[in-house]
Amino acid sequence: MRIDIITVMPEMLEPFLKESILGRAREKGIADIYVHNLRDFTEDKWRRVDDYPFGGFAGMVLQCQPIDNAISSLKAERHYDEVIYVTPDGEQFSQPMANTLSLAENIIILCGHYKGIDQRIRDHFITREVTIGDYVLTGGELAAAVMTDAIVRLLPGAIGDDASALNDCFQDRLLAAPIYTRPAEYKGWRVPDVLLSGNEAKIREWELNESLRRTQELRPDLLTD
Ligand code: 6GU
Repeated sequence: MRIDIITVMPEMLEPFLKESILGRAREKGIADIYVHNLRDFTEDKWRRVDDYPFGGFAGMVLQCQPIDNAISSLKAERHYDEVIYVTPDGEQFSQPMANTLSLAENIIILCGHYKGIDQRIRDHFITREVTIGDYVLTGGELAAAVMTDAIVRLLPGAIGDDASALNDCFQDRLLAAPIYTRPAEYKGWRVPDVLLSGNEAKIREWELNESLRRTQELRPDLLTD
């Protein structure tokens, strides 16, 4: 899979994309992730990419021209399944959305900044608008990073144990059961006996019951929605 991220703050994303599972997925060729600096696409001699909004509103708006050039030059090279704009007024990002996007071949993620982007870009290029939650960030970069992480870790080979991505919290709309490692007793705090019993069926039953109990207690909305 290939992900192209367009941003005015590429230096904010690069370090994150080098680390851990994402870094390894890139090295292994499981995910090709490219970060593009929007300023490289401006035709303005001062390299400006924003301007004041019409109507006298406050703040600055990313202009059509650099975004058009950035998206058009990518689309000239290959087909994109989605051109996503990350914005606080988008559709809520979720595990099902990550699952769907992980099946795409190529996607573009456009990060907004300041007051946002010219509406005409949204009208003519954007296929999907996504937010990561009801709070305001200074730009879309963290949202793009969150989405990229959630998508890439689902790609086959990205995490050591393929089965574990399917057992995640939210994949079956249940929170995970508590988890323990050695020693079996620490400061008198004991691991539940069933986990030491070696009885696989009993352990699975315990795990499911704990998942249901924790979901009921912490996220009852997951059981009813
Ligand atoms: Cl996608 N962008 C910004 N600026 N803030 C956000 C967001 C996106 N998602 C939640 N807050």
